[in-house]
Amino acid sequence: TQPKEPALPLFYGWFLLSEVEEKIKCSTMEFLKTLDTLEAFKKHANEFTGAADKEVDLEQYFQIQTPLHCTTRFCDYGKAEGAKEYAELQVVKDSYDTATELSVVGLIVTPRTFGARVSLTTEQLALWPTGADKEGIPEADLPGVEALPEGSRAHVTLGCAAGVEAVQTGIDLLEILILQQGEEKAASVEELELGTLSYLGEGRWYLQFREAVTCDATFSSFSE
Ligand code: 2AM
Repeated sequence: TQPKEPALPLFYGWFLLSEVEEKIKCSTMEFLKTLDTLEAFKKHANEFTGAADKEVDLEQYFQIQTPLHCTTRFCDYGKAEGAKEYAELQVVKDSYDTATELSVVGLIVTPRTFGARVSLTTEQLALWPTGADKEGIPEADLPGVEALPEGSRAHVTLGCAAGVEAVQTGIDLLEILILQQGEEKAASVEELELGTLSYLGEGRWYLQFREAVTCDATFSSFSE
């Protein structure tokens, strides 16, 4: 029999070290608790519950997704287009199992997802596939996505609402970034200890950290 080709993973990405993962889980849960108690948030809680005057417990609302990571390339075990080409890139091979530092610059919360926005370095962008920002998104669904800088979709999914797939986090992030750049300014802005909180309508919240949070991570792959 022919030797089998090595199987491709479900996805490649940067994985937070386990001690970092614990820290991030705790601090981001703290943020959800804070957000939950803000009057500005309570006013829009119906965008999460679908019912007026119903409170939402954000800590229960999102199911945590582990291992915490920033996906670079979704391969679907080779079924995703371009997966093999990505796996064969020299930079992917050379970077495999190496350490890096992810810079987390903000958090997003929407009725669908909870995520951390990652700002990529030039070196990290070499592992970010060309066109990955808008992959799987019809242009008509996100007008303005072309104008965002490469790597804008980079994020760590922290949690998803029941029945929502993790892939949604990147789409929600892009939508928020487009809204932020647009003419429509954020409806409400609040200064928190962590940074500036903006409301962008339809249950979309963005917290821009005062200072980026650096997270130790390893470039690797994941298969179930
Ligand atoms: P995420 O990167 O937003 O968290 C396994 O499903 C992982 O691959 C998740 O981390 C998920 O989303 C990511 N993923 C799933 N489908 C994807 C797609 N079509 N494009 C990019 N990333 C995807």
